[in-house]
Amino acid sequence: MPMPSPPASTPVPAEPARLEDLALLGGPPLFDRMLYVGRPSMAPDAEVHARIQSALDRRWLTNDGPLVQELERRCGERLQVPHCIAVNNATLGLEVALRALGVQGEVLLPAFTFIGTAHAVQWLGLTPVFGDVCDADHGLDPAEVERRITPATGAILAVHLWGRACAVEALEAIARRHGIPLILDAAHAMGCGHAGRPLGSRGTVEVFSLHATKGLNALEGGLITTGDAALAERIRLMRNFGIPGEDQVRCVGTNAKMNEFSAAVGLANLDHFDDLCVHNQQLHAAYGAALAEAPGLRLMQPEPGQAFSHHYIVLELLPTATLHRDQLVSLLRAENVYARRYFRPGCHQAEPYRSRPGGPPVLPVTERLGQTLLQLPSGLQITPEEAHRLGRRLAWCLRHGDAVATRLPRMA
Ligand code: T4K
Repeated sequence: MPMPSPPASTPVPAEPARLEDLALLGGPPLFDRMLYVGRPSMAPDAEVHARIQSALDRRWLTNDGPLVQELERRCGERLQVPHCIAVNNATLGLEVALRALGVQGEVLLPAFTFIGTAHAVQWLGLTPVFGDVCDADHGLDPAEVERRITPATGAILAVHLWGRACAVEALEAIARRHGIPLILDAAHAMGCGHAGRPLGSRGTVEVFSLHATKGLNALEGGLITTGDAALAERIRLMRNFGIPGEDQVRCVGTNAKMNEFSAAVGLANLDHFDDLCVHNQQLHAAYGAALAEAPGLRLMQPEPGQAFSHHYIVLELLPTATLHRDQLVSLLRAENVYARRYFRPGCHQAEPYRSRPGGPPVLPVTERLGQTLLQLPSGLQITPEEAHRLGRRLAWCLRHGDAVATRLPRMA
């Protein structure tokens, strides 16, 4: 006789019957496993293994190997840019790009970004000068650039935060007028477009991250893209100690090479990247449907009509919200949802920048976003149905925020 199958466990209802059903107040968590922001989405193991095995078979493991070259070719085609150079991470990618451009003095950049953007500048002995960001796209505000630019400014370094294009046309115009390069930190921007084209060919040079937490991941990795052939040549040299070939050294360089295992993972994931973007779009739609009526909350939207990876699901708590962002994060962590608070503090408030003479500048948008944004899980770890349940629970918490807040520690 066949064994009776065990009863399927009933999922915890998205909308609690009473406050005590919230996991933070003693109820069962909404999910039986932890969901993360930045959980890697991977191609099937067999496909990853096969690519890695091919590198092992060749015994060609790094130094511009065939898998790195294939990744550069395929990503270059995808990004519609003539030169695409793989590096071992985006932070070194930014450093190599700044160095290959011969940037000196000050670099104007947004304070609202990952600290790695600022540290890349500082690491080279350049001076980061922080500006505020735009409310609409969270990218560097061109008006701030106009305000802070001086003869000492050697470059503008803007960020396509969450994959949404920053104000590229305005920033390109300012950079052109001042005769300085525009470097675009496109760490989040794989799969995202602007003005009908993929990001990757704007400004003087763009730098993507292929870190494990990114939409397209190569464990650790990055891509530098440019239309400038001479610059691409210098970047390739600097990526490899300034060595153009055997027994030659042409300039100072570093070791920013991507290895073959990273390229193997990147290529395997690239085969599935478009499907992943569709999945993330479905997650975004499911979150959006569940949160449509949530009071005091805005779900960040892509630029209308442009390609978007939906890798980052970004929520903004509005002044009318009944709960503080950090209260929501605590509630979610109890439900096994590891929501994140990227990026707090703003770079200007982090060391060593906050302790510079004169103190940090006042940057109201950066400071507000650092207090009000949170990011939710995306990728293959979560289904659209689960995203919808999570959105409904969040919406419920906000609808009952006054009552929930009385049971939580006070927030500033
Ligand atoms: N510019 C911008 C705008 C950036 O956002 C970044 C990187 C860069 C430049 C520099 O790019 P890279 O040099 O890294 O290529 C993470 C990433 O480490 C960092 O790459 C990323 N931005 C930043 C936004 O997020 P953390 O400190 O939040 O990482 P961590 O270790 O807390 O991981 C995040 C979550 O991901 C964890 O809660 C769990 C999950 N996770 C992570 C890893 C590494 C996994 O499930 N598995 C994993 O293997 O910085």
